[in-house]
Amino acid sequence: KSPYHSLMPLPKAELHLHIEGTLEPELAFELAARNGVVLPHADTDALREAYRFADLQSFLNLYYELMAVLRTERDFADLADAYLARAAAQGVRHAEIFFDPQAHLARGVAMGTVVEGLWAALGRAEERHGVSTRLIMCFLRDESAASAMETLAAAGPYLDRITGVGLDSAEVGHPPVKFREVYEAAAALGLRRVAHAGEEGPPEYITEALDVLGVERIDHGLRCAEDPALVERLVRERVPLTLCPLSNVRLRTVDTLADHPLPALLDAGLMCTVNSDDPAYFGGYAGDNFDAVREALGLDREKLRQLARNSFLAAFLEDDEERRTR
Ligand code: ES4
Ligand code: ZN
Repeated sequence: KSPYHSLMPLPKAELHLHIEGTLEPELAFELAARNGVVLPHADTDALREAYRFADLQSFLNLYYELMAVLRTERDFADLADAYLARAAAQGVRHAEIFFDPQAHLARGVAMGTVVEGLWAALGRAEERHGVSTRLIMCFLRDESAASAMETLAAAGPYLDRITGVGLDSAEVGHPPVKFREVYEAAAALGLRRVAHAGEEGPPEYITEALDVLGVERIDHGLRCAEDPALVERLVRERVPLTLCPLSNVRLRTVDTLADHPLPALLDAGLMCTVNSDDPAYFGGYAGDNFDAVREALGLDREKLRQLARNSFLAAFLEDDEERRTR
């Protein structure tokens, strides 16, 4: 764990990050007090005790519960600003940030509150933290396609601030095809498309996300390793995977970090990236994930540099830059 080899200073882009998953226990209690929300946890230590997850669903239950403290524009701005400060300190120079509007709309928090609040922080991230940013609006796949379509409509007034759409939450039983029409509508609006696939769900969901939803990146994509023909296709088409190693360990998708398929996926020629997913819950931000895979998987300097390079190659940078400056 020599500090001389830490990858914190290595410039990197973060492409798989749920802003609601950056809510640290201290900020959760601060916002709870500010908003008069009572959390069913005694204090920050008790809350941290609850961060032992059996699977994706057990994590999602706590993730949605804690969102109760996010009520105002200022809350969302404070949340994003705290993330950006931590990310910058870990070498993140560009962040593509997921948010889950349906989880807020369901609690009576308006789309405008969420987007304006996040934007207040993102708008000053470049000068304050040296981080460029994008926003990606995710649909909850365990909600209906009609709800996703309504959410896309509700985002209409804010589309100049939203780069793309994603698909997250409980994967198994909610295949990508469920959201065909929503993604067609998003594409028609000029939005970039990504989707979580192959985290807990089967490799077929990865194929479906590519063929039916037209996604440009796969979030997680871990289970592609089970299908050699799919790996071959992903290599041939240079489809980026936004892997999240510490998330996979905490959600027990892999047994230990040493068992993570990242080295095999890199050796197969896949465009892999390393990301933090929900860093407040999974024990580390982007730099921590880089250091952890270096430590546990013994990736050499060249492979680690490749991962950082991939993160910028897979980012939604150039055409958005053009769109914004027009
Ligand atoms: C998530 Cl790790 C993960 N998987 C699916 N959906 C999510 N939302 C927040 N974190
Ligand atoms: Zn995720």
